Amino acid sequence: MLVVTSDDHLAHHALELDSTNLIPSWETPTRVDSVRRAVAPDHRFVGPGELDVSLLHAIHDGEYLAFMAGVWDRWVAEEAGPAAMGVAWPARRFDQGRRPTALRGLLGYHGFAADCSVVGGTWSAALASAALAQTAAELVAGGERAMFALCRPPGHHATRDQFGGYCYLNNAGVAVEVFRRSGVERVAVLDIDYHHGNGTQDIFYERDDVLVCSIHADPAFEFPYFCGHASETGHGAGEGYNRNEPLPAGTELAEWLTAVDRCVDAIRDAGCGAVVVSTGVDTFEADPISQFLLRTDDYPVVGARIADMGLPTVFVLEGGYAVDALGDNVAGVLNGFEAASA
Ligand code: OKP
Ligand code: ZN
Repeated sequence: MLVVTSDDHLAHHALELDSTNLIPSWETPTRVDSVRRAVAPDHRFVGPGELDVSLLHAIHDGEYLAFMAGVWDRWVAEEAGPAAMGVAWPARRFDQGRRPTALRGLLGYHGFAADCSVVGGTWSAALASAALAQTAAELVAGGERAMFALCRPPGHHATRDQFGGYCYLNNAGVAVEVFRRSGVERVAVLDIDYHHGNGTQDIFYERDDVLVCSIHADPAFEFPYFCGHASETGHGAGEGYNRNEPLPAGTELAEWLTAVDRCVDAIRDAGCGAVVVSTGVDTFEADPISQFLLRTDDYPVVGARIADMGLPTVFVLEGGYAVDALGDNVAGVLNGFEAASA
């Protein structure tokens, strides 16, 4: 399959708050090298087209986009620390609606987690990552059976107006919008990353033209902690078009696949005409920040399950932090998909 990739992510190397220190983010530039190396033998690389900014405005808030475009320059002018992030967030009983004016206040308003910061290369990398997802979806809408967007930074935690969880722009959401504009009446998102895709859920929560399904670590014990419960099923017109499958620590392939199969059935029942797969492989047993137990040999199995849906498919990279194995695990999904499609 065609793999959309570029080097425009390289200047993005954020910091995150560990228990005591700001450390280099687990979400590193080397992740892209690992994936390229592993998929190179069986797949072909293509570059992105030009980003259509109207796609970003379809899924993100205009004030958020404007703030993020200028936040680093403002940070350098006012604070000049190594990475821009919030220190306070609008928690329970705080005013959710009013936007502060101070830079630190805005970083809290437009962010939700201290695992995620903005550095000099962040915004250009986020824009470039979104362009990869856009290009992949355009080519699939144009007739390719499937494409893989090698997105970095990832996107599924980015809400309509907040960054967090290493994510700034919702790449899967961009691919969804491309499909919708191409005439697909209902699009599915299948999020197989270890973490709940709270951003994708947020963006499409009140819509019935996008079915969002996420299989992930139970938020009772895992990031993002406050979102991702099975009881979150959509709102208004979107009621019934959001599905969460929270699973316990120590989950292995067999139990994980039963959750995937429930999502696949839901996607079939909803009559979706295309699927965007938020492809995180941080479900891997040796992932340094995760607690599921999938093995490298398991990933082709899920690729085959996805292929069996028979839908035009865009894979976008999300997480996966065991960098040495990341590429093999992603290649497993893609190769399992292709073997089952042939
Ligand atoms: C992004 B994606 C570990 C902090 C973890 C949250 C992880 C965000 C994952 N010390 N911070 O879903 O893979
Ligand atoms: Zn993840």
